[in-house]
Amino acid sequence: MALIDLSKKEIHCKIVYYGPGRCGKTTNLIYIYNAMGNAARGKMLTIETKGDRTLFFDLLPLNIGKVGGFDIRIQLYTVPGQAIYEATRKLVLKGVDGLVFVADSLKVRRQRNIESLEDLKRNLMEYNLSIKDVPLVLQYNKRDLVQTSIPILTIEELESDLNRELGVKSFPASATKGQGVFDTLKEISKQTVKHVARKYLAKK
Ligand SMILES: Nc1nc2c(ncn2[C@@H]2O[C@H](COP(=O)(O)OP(=O)(O)O)[C@@H](O)[C@H]2O)c(=O)[nH]1
Ligand SMILES: [Mg+2]
Repeated sequence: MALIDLSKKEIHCKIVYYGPGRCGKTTNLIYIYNAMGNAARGKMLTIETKGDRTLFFDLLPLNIGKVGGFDIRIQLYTVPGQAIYEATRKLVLKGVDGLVFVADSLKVRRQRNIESLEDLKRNLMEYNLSIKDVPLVLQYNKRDLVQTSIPILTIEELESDLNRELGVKSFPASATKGQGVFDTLKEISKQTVKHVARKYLAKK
């Protein structure tokens, strides 16, 4: 649920980057953060721990102009991927307005991607949300590894594993190189703002 600040005439939309541990969620957000000017970005919060870079969440509000006289602010969050942080993943999804599911192109992560998507559906259900109710795009990350000898999944395999039922937009990406990062963000922002505007502003 978007937060509407009537005094400031601002709508805050919450977009969550979800996916298995080590798929590149934090790398996406850091790339976006570094590419944005100071005027457009807020403070990024990251908690680093041994073994994994994100224990809790990253927060990145971006200003993207007005809708219906309201300033829109986008807040980007990531979740920690490891199994023991189940409770945190659920908490970060509270009030989610849009989702990016980041899948890892590494062949050895195939099952992890599928399990993480199932985990996402289950966690949304706890908020009485079906995955079809929330704007969602998929990102197939680490495509740069195509040029190496490391075994990676084809786009067709990723589509068949993750997107057969959903049928949403998907983007190949390399978060380390920044390829596809803004394509993903622009599409989910567009869908999220449209969804939020329809839900909250149409009734005025
Ligand atoms: N080759 C390659 N490595 C990546 C890419 N994105 C992330 N990584 C690496 O994967 C590891 C995990 O990334 P991180 O963003 O911490 O994953 P998170 O657990 O999903 O937040 C790091 O070593 C990153 O440098 C990518 O597009 N290509
Ligand atoms: Mg992370």
